[in-house]
Amino acid sequence: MAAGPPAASNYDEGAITVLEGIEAVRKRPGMYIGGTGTDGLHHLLWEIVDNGCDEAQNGHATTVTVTLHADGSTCTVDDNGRGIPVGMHKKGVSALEVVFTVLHAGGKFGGGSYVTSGGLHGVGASAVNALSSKLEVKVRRDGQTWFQEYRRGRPKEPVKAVGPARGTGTTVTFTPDTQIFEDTIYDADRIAKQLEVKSFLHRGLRIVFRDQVRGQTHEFKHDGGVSDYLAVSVKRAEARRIVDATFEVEREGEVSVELAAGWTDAPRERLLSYVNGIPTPDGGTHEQGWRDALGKAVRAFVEAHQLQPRGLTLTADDLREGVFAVLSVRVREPQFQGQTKGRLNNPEVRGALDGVLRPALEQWLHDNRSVGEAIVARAAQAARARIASREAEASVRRKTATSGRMALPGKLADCSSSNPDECELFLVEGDSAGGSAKQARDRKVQAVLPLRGKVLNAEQATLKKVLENEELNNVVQALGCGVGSEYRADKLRYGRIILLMDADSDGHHIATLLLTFLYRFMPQLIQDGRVYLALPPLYRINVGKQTFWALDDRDRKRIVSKLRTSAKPEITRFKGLGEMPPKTLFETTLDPDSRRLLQVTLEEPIKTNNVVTDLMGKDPAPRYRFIMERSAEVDPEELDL
Ligand code: TSJ
Repeated sequence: MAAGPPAASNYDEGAITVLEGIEAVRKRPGMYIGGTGTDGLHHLLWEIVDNGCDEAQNGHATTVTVTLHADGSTCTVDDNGRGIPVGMHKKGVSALEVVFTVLHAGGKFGGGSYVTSGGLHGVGASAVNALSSKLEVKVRRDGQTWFQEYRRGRPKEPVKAVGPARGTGTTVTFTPDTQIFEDTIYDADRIAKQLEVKSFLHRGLRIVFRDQVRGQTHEFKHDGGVSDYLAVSVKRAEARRIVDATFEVEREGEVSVELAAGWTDAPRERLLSYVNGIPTPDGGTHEQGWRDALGKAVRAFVEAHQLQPRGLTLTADDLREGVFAVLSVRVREPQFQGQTKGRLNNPEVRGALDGVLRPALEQWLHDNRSVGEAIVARAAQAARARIASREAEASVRRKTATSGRMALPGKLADCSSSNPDECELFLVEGDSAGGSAKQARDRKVQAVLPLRGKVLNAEQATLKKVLENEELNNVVQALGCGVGSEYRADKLRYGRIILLMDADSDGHHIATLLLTFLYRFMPQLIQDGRVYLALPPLYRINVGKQTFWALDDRDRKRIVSKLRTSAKPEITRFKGLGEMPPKTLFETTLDPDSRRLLQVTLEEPIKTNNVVTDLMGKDPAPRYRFIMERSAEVDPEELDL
């Protein structure tokens, strides 16, 4: 009889499984947390936070506290729940240790079931542990404080009691591993934003964020849950409600549903959807279920009360226009789909939601008849706007197609070439900068269109209104490619559209308004990578015979600190593009050989839909950030065109 390898003991088997698990996670972090960039880094935190929120969702915790430590990297998450069970699981290992060391420790133990959130989350605390250079957990239970710490996923010693405890709860502190992540510094604004969303989705849960980097504490608590979220999102989008009433549903079941919907004058639909507290920006079966319900319930109301508008057919889109809704569902085994796992794919959810939401909405409309009538009138208005848009699109096409150059705006300084592949259109803020650009440009291939008047916020406007705005109408005429469904890429007169604005908040504002317009009415232009932001310098730095250009204060400091000379640099700050001599403007901003451009890109059209709606609110600060973030996505080195 041949001798086999010696049989491993049960204990060794467990230890080997753990080490293999840690290795698997560290080798392919992307499989568990989506990547090792900043998204993956933040996933670590959400994984832990969601476990605390789940304990609250199940009715056992009232407060979750998140602390970002002063190093900007270490996080502590604490809840006042029951405390993770610490009893012996099997093979002499504590249940607590299993949670933090065994991959997908999602099974049942200790009588209760350990349910995590699913999706990219729900990979378990063990994956977070494996990707942290250090992690510590403290559990308060049965009057004791239990403790264990780990290095890169491996326990230093068994779970031990370290002292008495008042109350119960779980506290986890982890430091993301610099060996794994490109950058281990957290974005406190991003954390605060996401925690706010979580506080809406967990009605009544108190979430405290202690940002020790900036020394600030934020507290989020919303007893109104998704209805509060709806109110905030309507307000932030600066939409006006056409009826005060909010349609609300809360239902427990195989598929649990919370929904709040309101009707506004905004010329589009806005749906914020979540599954088990995780955003689903790409929609899915739950969104379909809500849309089915909305369409059928309103149509049934129209039928029942003979409210069909004369001469108009209401489409499904008409019925949804202006509807803001927050939809939060809880599903036992969610299946997420798509590259970023942003879409729910469980087929049963569609029917389940329609089944819950449609009768509820029908009843609500029936009980609030005047509200229902206003909603139908809103849909009729959407239908009329849709028809007007088609006519406006057709009229733009007729103007640009038949009259050719004659239809070009008077303010446009066109280029002489008519080959779009080599032509560029600069959209320039202000007449004086426009004048400099006209003088400085290469007349053969560079056209300049100065924008002086007010650019309309296209987020809140129909196409008809947009075309009544002189500045935007000029842009449409100059581009020649039509708008909306009449967009024709082959009619585009310029291969590149370059936004040239001052590097101040007004400039950022105008750039954002233009991007919003292009995104809404010519999205293909952006999708095709034809839209760019020019980066005019803010400073000129002269040292001896050398000249440097700095984009901003940081750039200026960087350049000055690198100068290897004792001579004092002579620094000029440009107050605006209009002040820059044409020759300087050409060299720094127009000349393809020396300028810097940023390409505007769309990663996820659907996500961006929401981003634009969010950022077109009153507060200029987020707008500024929108542009800076978009810009930062492109490495200037790659874009030297
Ligand atoms: F992710 C994690 F494991 F690191 C983590 C878990 C992090 C944080 C901040 C909290 C938690 C967590 C887990 N808080 N509360 C719990 N609860 C349980 O694990 C628990 C407690 C009691 C029972 C029971 O049946 O008695 C069952 C469970 C699953």
